[in-house]
Formats: sequence, structure tokens, C-alpha cells
Amino acid sequence: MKEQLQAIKANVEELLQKAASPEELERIRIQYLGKKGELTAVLKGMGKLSAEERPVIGALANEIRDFLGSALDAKKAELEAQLQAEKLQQEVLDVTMPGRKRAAGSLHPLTQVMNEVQDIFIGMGFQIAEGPEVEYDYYNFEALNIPKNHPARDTQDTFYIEEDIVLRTQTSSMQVRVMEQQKPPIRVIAPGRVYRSDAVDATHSPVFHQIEGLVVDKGVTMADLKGTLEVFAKSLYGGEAKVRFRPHHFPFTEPSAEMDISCFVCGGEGCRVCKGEGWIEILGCGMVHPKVLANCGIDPEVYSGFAFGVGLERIAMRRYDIDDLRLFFENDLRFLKQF
Ligand code: 2NL
Repeated sequence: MKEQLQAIKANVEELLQKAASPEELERIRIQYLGKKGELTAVLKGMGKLSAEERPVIGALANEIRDFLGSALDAKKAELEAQLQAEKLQQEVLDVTMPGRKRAAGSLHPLTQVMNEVQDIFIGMGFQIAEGPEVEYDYYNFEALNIPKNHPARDTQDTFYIEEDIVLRTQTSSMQVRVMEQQKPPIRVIAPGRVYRSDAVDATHSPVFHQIEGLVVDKGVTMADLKGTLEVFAKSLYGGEAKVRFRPHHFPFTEPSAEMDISCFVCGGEGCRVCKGEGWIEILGCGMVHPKVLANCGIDPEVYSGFAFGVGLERIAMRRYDIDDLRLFFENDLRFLKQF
């Protein structure tokens, strides 16, 4: 029996040497020290021993049990410490490493100008009306008093989706929709993308941006048009800016005009930006044609209105001294990062 106990001790010591995980240690504990374990079995068999042998073997058995118990505990602590060390090694975090930089974006120059123009008109009590870029011929042309034979309606100038559906060539189409739905007083601006069938070059693009404005009420006159647009020009270009109106023609307004501002670079002396003129054209405008009001269900005998259209690319090009329209649409980061 003594040999048996020594053999168990030797076996367990060897197994402990090789054990690589706490689970394995637990299996060893059960196999030898558990209720049905080998050492326990030996202890249970002690009854068969003689009275002299019993205390000797008993003492040895207890000694081995305690020894193995401590050895298991020690090995377990060792393994756990080792696992913990490995885990820490894997999860090491160097807080002194440089962080990942996130590039801050910025608004596209056209968006900046668009927001600025919108804010000026919002400040004067205008509402914003947005609508479809794919538009019925009726809203884009017919309702605006642009006749069937007008050159603007040529397929050379307009993108046709179907015979009576186009990519809108101006945002006035949206204003027609507003007049159909709302009764005066109306004060809206219609910002957005518009399309014309132009070949791309430094000053032409098939896609560009506009803001149109419309005011309809009783007693609206050319004086309201001039006052409103002068406030707009001074807000955009500063209090020193002067404006002038030149007669023009649009099918949807009568009378019609173009508005110039005194050159914001030379103040009117004449320079490269204004091409020696002293004046820069910034928008087209006019009193809404009575036929257009009637088309939209508004009685031109009772109501009158004014309207205007501003091309955003031209404003942004002059403001930032950009000489090629294509830069707005190529989205080259070297260009965009400057704004
Ligand atoms: C320009 C000229 C203009 C309008 C747009 C308009 C809209 C309605 C009725 C009457 Cl619903 N007129 N819009 C009027 C005059 C000029 O735009 O050069 N745009 C870039």
C-alpha cells in the first residue's frame, strides 16, 4: 500500500508538470483526490490494514493528500498568472500613439453662396419652395408664357425626357406650382439645380444652380422690386454697393430688366473684374406677366407681382475669383479645400 501511495504521488507530480490549463488541473484533482479518486480509494481500503500499519500508512496518505492538494493549488495559481500575463501582453494599448486624424469637411463654395443668398431672402420674409428637377413642359415653359416655337424650347437647348417632360431649365417651374397651390400674398424663393443642353467649357455647364424669387400681392409695383433687390445686393456685396436696372426682355415678365451692381473690386472705376465697365450684371428680373398670373389662377386685375432669377455660379466665380466653371463640378479636393 505504501508503494501504491508513492506511485500515486509520482503520477500526479508528473501530470502536474505537463498540465497546461486550469481545466486539466481540475481533471487531475478529480481523478486522484475526488470522492471516487485513486487516493481516496486507497484511504477507504485502510480498514483492511493491521493495527500497526494503519497509523503509519494513514499518516503517509494524509501527508501525500495534503502535498498533492497544495501542489495542485500552486500549479493552478501559476497557470492563471501565466494566462493573465499573456492576455495583458495581447491587449497592450499604447496611449502615446498618435491618434487617427479625421479630415474636417467644408461646404462646397456653391453651397456657401446658396446658403448666404437664401438667408438674405429668409430675412426679408421669403419662404423656400423646393420641387422636382424632372418637370412637365407645362410648368417649365407653357405656364410661363414661353410659346411652343420659342428657341429655349428647342431640343438643342433643353433636355427632353419625353415629349412633354423636361429637365427644368429654370426654377420658375416651382414658383408656378406655388402660385397654383397658394393664394397671395406670396413671397417665395426657389433654389436648385437646373439643366440646359450646353457643351461644357469654362463658362458653360449642362448643370448649374439658380435662385429665383417671386412676390405676388395686391399693389406690388416696380418700386417693391427695386427696393427688395437693392437690399439683396447691399447684403451680399456691402453697403457701398450701388445698383442700376437696364431694360431687358423675358417672356414671363413685363416690363423686364437686368440688375447690375457697381464693381465690388474697383467701386466703378473700371478694372479687370468688371472688364472696364464699372458695373457687373448679377440678375434678371421683372413684373410678372399678367398672362402668367392668369395661367396660375391669380386674377391680374386684382394682384400684381415681381420676380427675379439669380445664377449662383457666376456670383461664386466672381466672389472667389474662379475663372473656370468646371472647377465647381470636378470635385478636386485641392480646389475644394480652399473654401
Ligand atoms: C435670369 C432671369 C428671371 C424670372 C426669372 C419668373 C418666375 C415666375 C414668373 C415670372 Cl413664376 N418670372 N422668374 C423673372 C425674370 C427673370 O431670371 O437671368 N436668371 C438667371
